[in-house]
Amino acid sequence: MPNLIESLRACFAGKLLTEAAEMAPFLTDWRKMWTGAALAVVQPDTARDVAQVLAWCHANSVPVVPQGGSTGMSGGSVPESSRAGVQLPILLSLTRLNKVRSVDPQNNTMVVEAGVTLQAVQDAAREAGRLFPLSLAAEGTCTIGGNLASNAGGVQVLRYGNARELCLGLEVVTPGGELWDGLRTLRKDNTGYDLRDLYIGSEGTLGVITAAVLKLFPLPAAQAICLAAVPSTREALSLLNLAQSRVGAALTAFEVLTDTCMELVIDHVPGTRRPVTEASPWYVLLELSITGQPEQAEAQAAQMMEDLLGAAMETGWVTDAAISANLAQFEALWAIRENISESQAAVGKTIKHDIALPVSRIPDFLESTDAAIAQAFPQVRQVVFGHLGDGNLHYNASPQPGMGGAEHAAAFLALEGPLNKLVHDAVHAFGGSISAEHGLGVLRRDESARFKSPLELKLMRNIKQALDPKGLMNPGKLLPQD
Ligand code: FAD
Ligand code: 2HG
Ligand code: ZN
Repeated sequence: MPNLIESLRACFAGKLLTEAAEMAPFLTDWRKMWTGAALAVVQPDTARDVAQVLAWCHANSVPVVPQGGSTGMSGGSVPESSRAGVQLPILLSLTRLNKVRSVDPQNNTMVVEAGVTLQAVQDAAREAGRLFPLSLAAEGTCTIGGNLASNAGGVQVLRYGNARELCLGLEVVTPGGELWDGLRTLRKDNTGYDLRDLYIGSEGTLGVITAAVLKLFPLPAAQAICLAAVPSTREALSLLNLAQSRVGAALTAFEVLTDTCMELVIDHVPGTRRPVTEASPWYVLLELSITGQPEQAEAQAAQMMEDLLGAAMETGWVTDAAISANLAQFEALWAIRENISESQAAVGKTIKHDIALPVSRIPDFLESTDAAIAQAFPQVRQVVFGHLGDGNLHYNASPQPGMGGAEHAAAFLALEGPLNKLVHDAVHAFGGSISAEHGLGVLRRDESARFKSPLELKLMRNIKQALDPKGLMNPGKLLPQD
């Protein structure tokens, strides 16, 4: 091993960590579910450095685990634990590739390096008078490379699409250490197989994304948000359809949460209060965004929201609502939604299900699956929220109150297998997917094989074999084990 490290040092003069204490923060994921081992942590500064490191890995048959902000929910960004006879990988941290290379407001594009945080991407776009709409609670830490590698979703997919739909081109280092310049700033380009789309969502298993061309949009002139109390997802769905038919593209977010989520956030985040008088089983967070002249847009957005809620209240779909009247209230309403993951993590271990369903089938799915869980798993407290507008729910589980202590953790996590089976079988029966936006990583890698045909798995393995013949890229992730 010292020989390997010396050989790596000889070829890569940049930042290299080899001490256990220095490497430790890179080897455990955000959820603290997975901890692995690495030969070294390598922190390149440029795409050329990345190419040099990958060429060395290829020559020495050393695996590579790419990592951005390590906020991924499926354990893709950390190596597996060490096993006798298996070569330790290098952990390739991309966070020092942090330059915004260019912004072209007239073409509505920007070119950024993979390690730029999502928030810094949004800020750079805003400085140029444009919107980069990808938005999620980890945006201060996650990187655009990680967003693309995991095809992240977030809270604006309904209007703008997921990471894949926001990317026009990529720069990628192949497992052999070659640098592919696919940084095309074109909206139309039908020149053969779409390599960009292969790398997006490949979770670091095919190559390393070093830079990307992103799509920009006009900045909204005004926004309004409301938190609406609804009896169930049936009424939420009626509200969604009403909003879509009345305001069309002005509807930029349609999120849902249960009162359990609301209570978790109230308990965990000081200063949070329930924005409506009475607790309700479900709440919808609905955002409208308007372009145009700011003076008129403010009034127009407020009027649109009032009209929409008025109509929904008349039919009984909405029982109460709080509308933001200023920026502070706008941010406070969004903060409730964005703090759910952290608040859930604070009450013990979590079992996560990141499911996608045809939107119209969500109420029936919840009715039957909630009942089945209550009957088979009384130890479980359901924590359900998500992106209803996209048909994507975080159908999560926590221990019942008072059972979240470390002494109960093993017993709770032992439920994961049977609970996954119940939930994922139901998802499949309703025509859904077991990973809407968090990817497969190591968490859902093997489970995915239950729902993919042998042909689909064969085609996926063929792609892996063609692009990474030595199998060095992020081993043990995404593809089910044989
Ligand atoms: P990492 O976690 O570092 O990596 C994710 C995967 O991509 C790994 O497989 C890794 O190997 C690979 N990878 C990373 N960088 C590269 C690269 N440059 N080249 C090739 N492969 C690479 N996700 C959503 O979709 N929607 C949400 O609303 C959402 N909300 C979140 C809220 C919180 C509080 C947290 C903690 C996470 C949330 N996530 C959400 C999960 C996560 O997908 C995103 O945070 C983000 O996309 C991951 O980016 P990252 O830079 O942290 O990637
Ligand atoms: C969100 O939508 C994220 O907030 C995280 O995708 C979901 O914590 C989760 O399960
Ligand atoms: Zn989500």
